[in-house]
Amino acid sequence: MNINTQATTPFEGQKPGTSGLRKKVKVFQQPGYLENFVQSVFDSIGDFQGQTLVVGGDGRFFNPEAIQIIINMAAANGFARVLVGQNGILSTPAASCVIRKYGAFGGLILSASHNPAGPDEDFGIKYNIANGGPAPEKITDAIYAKTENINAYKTLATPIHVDLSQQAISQVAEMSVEVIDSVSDYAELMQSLFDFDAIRTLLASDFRMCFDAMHAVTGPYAKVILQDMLGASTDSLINCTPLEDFGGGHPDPNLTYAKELVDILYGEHAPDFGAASDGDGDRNMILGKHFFVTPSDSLAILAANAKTAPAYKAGIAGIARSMPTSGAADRVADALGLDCYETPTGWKFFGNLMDSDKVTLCGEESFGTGSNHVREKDGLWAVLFWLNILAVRGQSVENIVTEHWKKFGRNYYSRHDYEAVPTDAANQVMEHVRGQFKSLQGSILAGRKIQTCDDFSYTDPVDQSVSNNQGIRILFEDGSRIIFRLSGTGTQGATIRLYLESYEGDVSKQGMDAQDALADLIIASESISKLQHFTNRSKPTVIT
Ligand code: VG1
Ligand code: CO
Repeated sequence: MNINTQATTPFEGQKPGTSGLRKKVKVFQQPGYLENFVQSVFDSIGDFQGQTLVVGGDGRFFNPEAIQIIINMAAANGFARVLVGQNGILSTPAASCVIRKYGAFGGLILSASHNPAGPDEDFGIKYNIANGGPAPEKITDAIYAKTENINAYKTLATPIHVDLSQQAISQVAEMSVEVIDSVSDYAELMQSLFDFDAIRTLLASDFRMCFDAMHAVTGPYAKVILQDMLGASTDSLINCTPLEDFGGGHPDPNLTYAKELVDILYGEHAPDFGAASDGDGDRNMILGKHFFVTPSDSLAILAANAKTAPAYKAGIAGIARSMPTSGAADRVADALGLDCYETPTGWKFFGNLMDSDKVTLCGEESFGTGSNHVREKDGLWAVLFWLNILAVRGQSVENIVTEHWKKFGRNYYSRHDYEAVPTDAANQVMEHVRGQFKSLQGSILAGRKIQTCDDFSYTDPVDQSVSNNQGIRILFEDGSRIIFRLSGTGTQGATIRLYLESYEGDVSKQGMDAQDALADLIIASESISKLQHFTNRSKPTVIT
């Protein structure tokens, strides 16, 4: 029944990046390409005979075909059971929830997150381990090594097609396939974390909200949770029908790509609260009336107000943030007497910290926040947490944020992305900055003294694994930072991310526009990197 098929295409795999492997759909459609990657995963994760695999994706183009291929390969490789979301749909946090709840061996999540979808756009795949989180580097490195010399994969001699449209159990060779409700396990988990009664009362008052699913995976989740369970009005949800090309959009919840929502929240009849999620449902953007909450501030504010939510009533164990994320959360941790961990970019680095109960809340500046309820960042979770806080505090989003700054100070923050630049130019920029580490040390830049510059390196406090070269840091004595980092999720050329931060404790100076407050650091960053010169760009592609 199981046959070894010659792997016809050399894999040509790039090392899986910050979150799995992302490539153009056309690349994934080459015969043997997806199969080679999946076999490399199966060959690298240990003994799963008789175990359960979770499979689901964000509904983008090629999702259904990929799932059929994976089911057939899982059967041929010896899994006993596959749990798959109805119509192949599982948001990334929902997949994490399902893996944990049913004690699965792991899961394959099909998504390229916010990258555009469609026949000429992107597809992606990542493997999550039994704790529900992204595979750690030890496993992704093993997968990568396998892809370099794979020459055969296992699948069924006669492919079996599973009907994914109905919740049912069927048999594929020796393996059973259960098509499960994509939403219910996740919705139940959310209900156990937050005060749904309080949120329901808030939504029944004159409080108005708008949630934008950006035609991606969170639509069905938002309908069940926000509308059916919490009573949000129909017109408070927009773009909630998932489309295989995301409606031609770029479902990245930030001020540039979530323009429709931003226009509503900055418009004349703006609602009190606005939120959006990304392609696979793990990111979130939070807006108030005419007000934007930076993701770094959001993490700090959730931490400072954690006790308003039933799940965190007894307090949190600690906080973790990725290195480029602002230090706002550190100040809250300090005030609460908690540990705060600084990790490399990518959610996989939070897994060990959560598994060992060192931290409860985690966040990244890239619109990702989450907690130990799953092992992925979680867009709707953040939206519900904010609603819970708003319901309990009865203040506007803006008031909550400005009060926070008053108490803890404001970390002005911005990220400038230069997308799809030639890889050579991107490397030149990084080398150019590295070349100046020595001369920068101790010198004055933008009116501030540089304390140190380095390539960020992280030693995991739980398993002692070391990750080097996780971004260049220019650290100033007054707490300001300039950081240069190359993206690990792009599919075209390279993307340079420039992260800027400065701290303002003086309340009278906390009301500035972030770009103005950071203007001297922005100029300084160009002078030390020659970024615009090397890339031949006059401005960033996206500013958040
Ligand atoms: C980006 C973000 C990072 C995030 C990653 C995955 O990575 O900066 O913080 O973890 O995307 O996000 P990079 O390497 O391009 O900077 V996602 O929503 O998969 O889902
Ligand atoms: Co995502």
